[in-house]
Amino acid sequence: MTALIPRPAMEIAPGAVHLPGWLTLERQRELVTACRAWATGPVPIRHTRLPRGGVMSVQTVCIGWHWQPYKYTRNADDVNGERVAAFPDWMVQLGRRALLDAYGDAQGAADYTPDTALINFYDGQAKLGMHQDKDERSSAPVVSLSIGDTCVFRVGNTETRTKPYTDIELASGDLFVFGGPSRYVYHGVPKVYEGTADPDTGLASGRLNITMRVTGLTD
Ligand SMILES: O=C(O)CCC(=O)C(=O)O
Repeated sequence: MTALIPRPAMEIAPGAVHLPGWLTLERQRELVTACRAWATGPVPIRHTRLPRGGVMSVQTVCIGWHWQPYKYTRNADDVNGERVAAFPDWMVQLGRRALLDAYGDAQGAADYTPDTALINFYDGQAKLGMHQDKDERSSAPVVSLSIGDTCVFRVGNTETRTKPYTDIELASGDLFVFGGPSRYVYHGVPKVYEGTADPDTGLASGRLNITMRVTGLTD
C-alpha cells in the first residue's frame, strides 16, 4: 500500500484557499450520485456552444440557474428550454461549511447562500481555458469541489489571462475557495491526469468539478 503524504491547506493568493482532501469519500460518492442524476435532466449535461461557434471540451450541467455564455437564466433555452433542477438546501449548507473552513469567518459563512452550481465533467482530453467568473452580479466567493481524476488548476491574476500564475493540483476531495481580492482571478484547467481517480468515489474515470456561486439574481 502506498503511504499518502498529507497535503497542507494553502492560501495560494489572498482570498484563494486550497483545502486538500476536504470531502470524505462518502460525501464524494453522494455528490457523484447527485451529479449523475442532474446530468440526465431536466436539462441534460452538454458541451456548451460558444458564441463564435466553438464548443467547450468540458461537459456542463447547472442547477439553480442555468449558465450559458455569458448569462444566467432559469430555463436552458440553448439546450432544451426546460427549467434547471432546483439548488438543494443541503448544497447551501455544504457551501457554508466550505466557506467556514476556508476563511474561519462564522458570520461570512452563515450569510453565504449560493444559488447556482456549474457541474463540469472532464474526460482525459478536456481542458478549460483561462477565464474569470464574472457573469454573477454578486461578488460572493466561489466554492469549488473536485472529484475523480487529479488536474492542474491554474490560478492567475485579475488583470490578464497570462502570467503571473500559479499551478496547483486539485485531487479528488479537494476544496478550493476564491473570494475577496481573488474573486475575479483568471483561472483554468490546462490538464487532467487521466486514470488517477479512485473508483471508490463512484466515478470510474474522468473528473467532476462543482463550483457554487451566488448569482445575485432574483426571478
Ligand atoms: O474545473 C475546475 O476546477 C474549474 C471550473 C471553472 O473554472 C468554472 O466552472 O468556471
